[in-house]
Amino acid sequence: MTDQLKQELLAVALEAARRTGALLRDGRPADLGVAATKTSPIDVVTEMDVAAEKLITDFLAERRPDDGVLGEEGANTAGSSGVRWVIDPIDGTVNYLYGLPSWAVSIAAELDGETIVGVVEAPMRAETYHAVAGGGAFRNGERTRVRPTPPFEQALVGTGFGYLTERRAAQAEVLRALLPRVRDIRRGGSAAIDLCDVACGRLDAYYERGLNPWDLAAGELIAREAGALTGGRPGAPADGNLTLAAVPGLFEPLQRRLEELGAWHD
Ligand code: LIP
Repeated sequence: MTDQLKQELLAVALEAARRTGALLRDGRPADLGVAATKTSPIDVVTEMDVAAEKLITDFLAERRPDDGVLGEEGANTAGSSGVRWVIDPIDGTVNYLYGLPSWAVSIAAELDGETIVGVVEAPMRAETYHAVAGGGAFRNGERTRVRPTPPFEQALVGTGFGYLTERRAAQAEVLRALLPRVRDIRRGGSAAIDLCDVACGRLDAYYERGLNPWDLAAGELIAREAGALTGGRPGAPADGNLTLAAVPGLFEPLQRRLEELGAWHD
């Protein structure tokens, strides 16, 4: 695979994310409401999620017509080029619905199943995070890296919760056991931003059970390229069972603790 392809895909992703972020920031209706729900009454979709995914898929069809696309709001085409785009038009939809600032546009490109480009656009932070495989991680075009490793009990750990009652109850039990053992917990509401916060040193670690590919694809690459270790259960990749990103030296003990606490099941 050539660096030229990575740079081409990065340029497409950056422009798609920029355009979508501007639409979402500047075009948010004052009376924005819930257009539909998915896995539960609190798993919501707004008209802007749908409009944002359409903007991205139309742009990709124009610039990269032979690529596949997988999107949170239903986009799902195989393509013929070996490149597949994995997109979350609004990661942090509930925050966006309520007018809270922590939401992002997440766009990743896979080549033969491996994520090689990731872009996370956070308009309300005026920050754009990006990475290409092997090329490092960047925030607003400046190189970014994880924090130095803290003692376990001084780690600032991000997490999130699912939309199903049974899962949330199980996640609360894991949190109850972990909270007294670390510096503190942060629950921002956007996996993509949480992963980028690990990348740029605002969190020491982030874990969550139940993420979809579009939640984590771009942010995981950015975190990894910034020096974090990423994965899921011991020996497993980051996936819907468990996603973990942490600074080296903290990753393994936190992964062991999460395994002991059963953070990988409901
Ligand atoms: C969100 C994730 C977040 C999780 C939320 C939700 P969405 O994705 O980014 O980490 O805690 O429950 O799943 O639904 O806003 O695209």
